[in-house]
Amino acid sequence: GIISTLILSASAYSAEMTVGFSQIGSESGWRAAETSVAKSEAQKRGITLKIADAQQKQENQIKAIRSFIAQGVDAIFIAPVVQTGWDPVLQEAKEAEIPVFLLDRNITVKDDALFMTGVAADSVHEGAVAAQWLIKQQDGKACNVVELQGTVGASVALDRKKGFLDTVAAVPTIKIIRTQSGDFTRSKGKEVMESFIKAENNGKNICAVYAHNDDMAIGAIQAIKEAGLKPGTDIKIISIDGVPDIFKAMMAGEANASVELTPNMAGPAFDALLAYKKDGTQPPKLIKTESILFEPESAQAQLELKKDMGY
Ligand code: GYE
Repeated sequence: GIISTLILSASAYSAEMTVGFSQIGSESGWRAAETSVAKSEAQKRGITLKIADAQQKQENQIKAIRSFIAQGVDAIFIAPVVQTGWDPVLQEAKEAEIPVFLLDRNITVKDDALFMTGVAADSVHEGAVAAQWLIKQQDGKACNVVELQGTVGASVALDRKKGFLDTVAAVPTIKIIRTQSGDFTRSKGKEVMESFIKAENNGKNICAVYAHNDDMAIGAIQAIKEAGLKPGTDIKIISIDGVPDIFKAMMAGEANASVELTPNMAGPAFDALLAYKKDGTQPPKLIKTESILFEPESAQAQLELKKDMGY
């Protein structure tokens, strides 16, 4: 019937499509999950996905994008490591008439027509959700917060910082006493936390850690334990991503809350691409994913759910 014919032609069509994905690297558990979900979402739709790992460097991303243009791919997906510096290469993609989709981070370009859409969370909101949790927890009690920022110049680091800062600004008893980048990695998160602990009376001046991702929070938890303090109680831990290891830390009483981010950024981008190729449907400029805060009560259930998600 009509339906089976449609399905047949849709899959026959996507089977001919090739998408080049310029991925940042594998700095975090969330990032690795995003890559593996992208592969399975492509496979589900019969799309050929070529992934280039940029090892955290924008110059490598620009090279990969140029190579995808030269290969004549049908679309380019980019997880942009930093927010600025994309205009020239995106102009080249536009001239080659290859649509560009952004995954999980934003960019600032002179002309928004240089990309078709982006799939991402509202990162300012994520920071605000984390701050609201802490404000509620403290219930008027003073709190010195140390912040572990994401990669310098990344939209998600700038926005998660802004959302948190703007929200705690209304509560003078909550202060950010130290802030530094931990580059979204576990090892850097641990290293920076060690220096914070040393500088703040062996950690006794610190009430909470706000980490821009779970991996840095896990590094910080390690540093806190090595300093002889109890993460989760002596120092509260709030972060973003909702990776399995943070739920395990919650179950061990060592982490307090995480704002979840789906690793399935590619699925909605593939759907937008297929609709565009089929009949020219223009997607909205932002396809926004949800930001839900999880606490230890739901850690076990979340952990189970993640098992089916490519983690
Ligand atoms: O939160 C972090 C990762 O850009 C949303 O990058 C992404 C962030 C994610 O390395 O773990």
